[in-house]
Amino acid sequence: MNNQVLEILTNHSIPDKLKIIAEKVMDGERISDDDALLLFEKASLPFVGTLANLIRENLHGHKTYFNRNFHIEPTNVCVFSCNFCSYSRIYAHRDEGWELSLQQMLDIVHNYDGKPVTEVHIVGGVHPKMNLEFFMELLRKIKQLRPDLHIKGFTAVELDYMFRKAKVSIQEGLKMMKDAGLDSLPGGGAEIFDHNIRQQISADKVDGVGWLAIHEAAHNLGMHTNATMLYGHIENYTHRIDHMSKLRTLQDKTNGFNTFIPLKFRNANNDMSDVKESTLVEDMKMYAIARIYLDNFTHLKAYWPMLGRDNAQLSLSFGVNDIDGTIDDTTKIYSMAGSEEQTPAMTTAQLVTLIKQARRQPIERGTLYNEIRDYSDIGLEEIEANPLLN
Ligand code: V47
Ligand code: SF4
Repeated sequence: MNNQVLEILTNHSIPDKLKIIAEKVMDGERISDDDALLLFEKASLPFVGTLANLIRENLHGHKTYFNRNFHIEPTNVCVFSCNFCSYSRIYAHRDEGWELSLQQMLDIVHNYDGKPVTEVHIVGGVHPKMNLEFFMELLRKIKQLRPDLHIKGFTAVELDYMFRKAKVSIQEGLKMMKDAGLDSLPGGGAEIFDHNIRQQISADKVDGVGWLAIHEAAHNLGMHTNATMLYGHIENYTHRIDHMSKLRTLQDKTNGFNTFIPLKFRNANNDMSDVKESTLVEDMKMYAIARIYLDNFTHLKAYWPMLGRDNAQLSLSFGVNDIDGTIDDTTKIYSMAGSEEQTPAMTTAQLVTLIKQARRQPIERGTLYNEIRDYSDIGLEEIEANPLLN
């Protein structure tokens, strides 16, 4: 038995109820919603951290994944007005925002000609004039330019709006997007599924049931998707557990989720600026409990532009085994919400260093977690000198 876990089980100051949860985790048993609530309310950070790390190392050893990707944000004009969003502009104020043309987006793709990126992540506001046809054309054109590039794009919120406007069913719409070149869906738009809380923070967009239905339909078409949860605002622990429970249930059914990404609420420049941000201890507990609770999710991702580089590095000791990618974002989705990252981009050398400093093993992955390269024994000078590596 792992020494740290043995210490937990023999430590007299730890309540028996928590020790029973630790035993479940060690036996590979699923924890209940009540167990998760007890962890949130009563367990210390070292307690949940030890269990999460045990699970993480059983699943992945020291392997820590990143990918080489870039983002396209077609627009920040949005028909919705989520209270936590610092990024969007309503259509009437579109002169304050941006609306990229097809050609401008293809130019972004062209910037990566000859560069070994493996993924483009497309995400943006819900623009009333950018419709299904427009985005299918974009997908087809990107695939013509870079057939090797995995296109992970469009949240369930964007898709729901597009499909309703085009009067196609979820299944038809997804099939059309897939045929045009869409490979997988990112996890955005999930926010928090609880109806009452969702009504207070993002009342007018697709609800939790609709979000889950789109992801289930994508899984049934053989597409993988991610799942996020926006935490640390007006929700409580029960709402977080309810959210993760719905994801765990769908994952049991389809096994289509790649990774879970808790997103820390940032409070700058939005209508929820009076809500305090969660503390670092809360953030690390969130990752650890997600790792313990979501036993059917293989991967847990810390999204470094939102969390910050140092904290993303720390999360690698609290269950996280993936820190997203190079990103290379030229727009302002994260800095506008208060992230320290103004134009988030990390080179491969920086990502590898960050992972090695945490005494973990850096592995470049494709979107679907196929391993591309192990950087354990590749020196920084070699990475920096080789354009194929950096
Ligand atoms: O759904 C918006 C979040 C999400 C704020 O799947 C905010 O690999 C914190 O989902 N504070 C979009 N978060 C981004 C997203 C994502 C990002 C990276 C990787 C993947 C993936 C998905 O951003 C939104 C919302 O939950 N968000 N405003 C804010 N103030
Ligand atoms: Fe629009 Fe997304 Fe911002 Fe909500 S979070 S207002 S859907 S861009």
